Amino acid sequence: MCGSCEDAKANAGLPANKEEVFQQVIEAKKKGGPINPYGPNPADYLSNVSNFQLIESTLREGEQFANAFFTTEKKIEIAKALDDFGVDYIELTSPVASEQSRADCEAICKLGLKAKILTHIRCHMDDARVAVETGVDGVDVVIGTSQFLRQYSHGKDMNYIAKSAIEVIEFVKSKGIEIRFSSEDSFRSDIVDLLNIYRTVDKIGVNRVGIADTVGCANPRQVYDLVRTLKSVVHCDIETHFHNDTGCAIANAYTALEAGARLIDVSVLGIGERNGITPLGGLMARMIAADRDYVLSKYKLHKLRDLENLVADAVQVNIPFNNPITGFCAFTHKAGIHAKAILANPSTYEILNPSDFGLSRYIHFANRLTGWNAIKSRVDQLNLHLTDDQCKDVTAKIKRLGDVRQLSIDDVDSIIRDFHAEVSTPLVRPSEGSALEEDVSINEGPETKKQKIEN
Ligand code: HCA
Ligand code: CU
Repeated sequence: MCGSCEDAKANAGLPANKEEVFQQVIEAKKKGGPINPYGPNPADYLSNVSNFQLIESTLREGEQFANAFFTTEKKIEIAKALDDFGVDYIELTSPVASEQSRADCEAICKLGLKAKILTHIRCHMDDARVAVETGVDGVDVVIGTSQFLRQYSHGKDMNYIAKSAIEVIEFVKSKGIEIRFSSEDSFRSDIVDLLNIYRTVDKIGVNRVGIADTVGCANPRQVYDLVRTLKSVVHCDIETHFHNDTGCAIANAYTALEAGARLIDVSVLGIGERNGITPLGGLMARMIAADRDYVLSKYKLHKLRDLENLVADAVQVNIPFNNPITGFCAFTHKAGIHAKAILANPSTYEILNPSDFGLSRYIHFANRLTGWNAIKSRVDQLNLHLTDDQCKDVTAKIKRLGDVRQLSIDDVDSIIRDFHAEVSTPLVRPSEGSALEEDVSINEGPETKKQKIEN
């Protein structure tokens, strides 16, 4: 094996042979009690799934979202909320973007937050000189490396890029603050150009190099390959940034961690250019499924909903119905078969526990897909007493009406109460059947109130 291949192997921490990997798996199994099938594979010796950090970019990438306009007060409120949530870094818009951007950056640096504050600049000394005066803990530098951007954006070649990168990095380092170098549009850049520039900046001593899927074109397999290759070339940490144009932003982030990246750029609700980047909440959902202890030890997940509401209000969007964790039906179970199993053991149909996020699960029982177990549970909640057979009978009535029209909770409760009254005092209420169903009042839509099932 050539010397540089040996080096690359050592950098990547690759074990000498398969036997060693096998041994690692056995050791991991011995240590760990039950193995989480959704967790990191013990054979993924490069994986940072259990050791990742978040660079929160709502106040940089998120400011590039079409609807975003953050006042200074709103930025400060968001920065404090992000810090409270526990993000590792907060990335802010370049201080050269506008006078106010610079003033806001300085104001946030003075807040004394636990999170490190970064600003994001072009790879240019004019920007770097302003950035280091703002009080930030670090500077994220970026320059386009793909043919598209070299030709149509800044018009510079790789030699020029390397020269200005070295100048900016050495300058920022001389100020004693962190420096990250990133290539914009990494996945459409020439791999040899990329590895050369990363190797160069790594040698000068950057804290991190970044890979950016600027146009959201990458798939998880390509991400794995690029991160893994880069890992064998640099010693420093690898940060990754994924746009969501083709819906892969969360999966790509997870795969990047598996391949050995350490830091993921996120924004609240994923807001950013076009349809945005990896969303903080969605990534939390993915990561808690992989390593619950790590995620719970670092991040205040019960603050997620408020954080998302804060940002959603600020940029005037709704929380999407299918949002991981906070979508309105993320923990609502509907079909009778699901409801029965959930009532017996929530893990049957849930990979995430709503209580980890300060949320509750619901059984949506007011519909024709419902089952008698769900209805029985509602009967219990109403503090009524029916036998199992009676519950089955009343469920049949509910399903019959559910075949005719959409049901509300009040509909179902009325049917149950009337049925209960009938079976308790059959002689007092001779008129059975259809009259009962016609009597029900419709006060609310089916989604406005739901049966809450305690954890
Ligand atoms: C952009 C820049 C960027 C930078 C990412 C990074 C991108 O707005 O185009 O600094 O790693 O997506 O490439 O957000
Ligand atoms: Cu971006």
